[in-house]
Amino acid sequence: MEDTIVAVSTAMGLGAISIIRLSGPEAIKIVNKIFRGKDLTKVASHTINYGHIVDGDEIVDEVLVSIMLAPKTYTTEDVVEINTHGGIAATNKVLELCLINGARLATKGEFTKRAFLAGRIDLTQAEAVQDIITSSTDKSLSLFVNQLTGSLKKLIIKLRKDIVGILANIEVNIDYPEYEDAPVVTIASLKQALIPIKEELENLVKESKNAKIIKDGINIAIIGRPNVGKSSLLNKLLEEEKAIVTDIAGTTRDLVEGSVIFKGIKLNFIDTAGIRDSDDIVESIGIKKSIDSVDKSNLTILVLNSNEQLNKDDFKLLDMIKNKTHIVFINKNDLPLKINTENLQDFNVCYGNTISDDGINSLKDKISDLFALEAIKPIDNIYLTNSRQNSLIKLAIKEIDHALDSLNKEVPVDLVEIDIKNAWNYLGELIGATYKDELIDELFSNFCLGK
Ligand SMILES: Nc1nc2c(ncn2[C@@H]2O[C@H](COP(=O)(O)OP(=O)(O)OP(=O)(O)O)[C@@H](O)[C@H]2O)c(=O)[nH]1
Ligand SMILES: [Mg+2]
Repeated sequence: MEDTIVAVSTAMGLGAISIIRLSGPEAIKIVNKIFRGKDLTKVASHTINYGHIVDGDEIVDEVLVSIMLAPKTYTTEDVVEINTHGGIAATNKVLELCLINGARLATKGEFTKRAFLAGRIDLTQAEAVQDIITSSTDKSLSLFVNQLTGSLKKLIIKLRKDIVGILANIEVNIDYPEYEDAPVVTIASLKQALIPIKEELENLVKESKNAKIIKDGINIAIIGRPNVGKSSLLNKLLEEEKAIVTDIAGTTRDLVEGSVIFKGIKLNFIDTAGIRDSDDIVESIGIKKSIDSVDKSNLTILVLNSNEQLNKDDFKLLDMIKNKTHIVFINKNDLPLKINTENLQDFNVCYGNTISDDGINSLKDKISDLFALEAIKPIDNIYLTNSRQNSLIKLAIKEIDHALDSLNKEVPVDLVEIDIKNAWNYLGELIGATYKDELIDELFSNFCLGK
């Protein structure tokens, strides 16, 4: 049976909408795992379904998903197309999620090849399609490999060399027990060799997250019900009168954005319309945007009014942010304190007001702590630039984790070897290493076997 393949079928980086296409028996199941909306395994064929792509609890993008069941599809297999509109970052993330959940990146023209093999199109048609599209997968694939920065490539080559050294040792121990020069492989020695490799890979993943923060900054939504002082807070943080402030509830109708640099990192603040039940059409649209902005941000600041008891709107908002990265800013602490703080024990809270600037600096420090801004150093350019690289590194880490886990359970070393080999292969895929003779080379050069 064929496996399930995935590729971005629109040109990367062009246009607002990208299509990620999957084909194969698991296509629907894979997308269903990362889709929040209808159960895609139950929808009718040839339907378009609205929803969100999610990574755990985090929303990645608002999407339209087309479900096309075999056999009336381009490849004659089950085909799923995800229409994203969040730009390159979201497209990459969706692709990565498909890869992590079991799809394989399609090779050059593979969708067309499948269509051809299934008798769906003849060879001339296949060639024509090939010529016209000059497969974007193909392009992005070579682009991906070219995108590797020299330093990342060097690091991966080094880690692969370390791994191949481990593999060679294991092979010698198993296949040539009489060969006395080879160091004896023990559970402890294997663990000692694998852990630093895993740490370096994990570090790489972390750095690439930081790289994104360095490049794009942190998006911070300021939400709350009307009149609590969201716009006043935005103006304080930006140190300019960007948003209109009045004592009329419902002053802010649309998103107001502004950025500042803090500790070398761009903080992108988004002031939003006060959230409440409203019959006003314009206000309602603004409120929807406020709620959406929470999903699109890395951090949410919920503003509450310190001289009022929490009401049902506040509780709703607290519920909305409780599992997200958040700060609750209790504003207007220049007025008598009336808020019921006992309900805020599980939240990351900060007090202040926008009249005397009290609490504004501690709010900024809290943001800095949450994202460890002090530790982000833009010196290292070894980072993963795209989802393919990211997913391969994560897969390699998973294999090493599995190997370490097996070692802890004292599983025989030759079984652990399979995981280590897989990790090595994933890293090979990352740098486009094609030859499989490295292990043999290593065996001969290091141990002079067969001499
Ligand atoms: N006493 C006091 N008043 C404040 C403080 N911050 C804001 N205000 C006042 O509260 C009122 C509402 O402020 P805004 O900043 O417009 O509130 P908002 O949350 O943006 O309101 P909407 O846009 O309607 O959702 C204004 O009259 C502000 O002057 C504060 O820290 N202390
Ligand atoms: Mg406002």
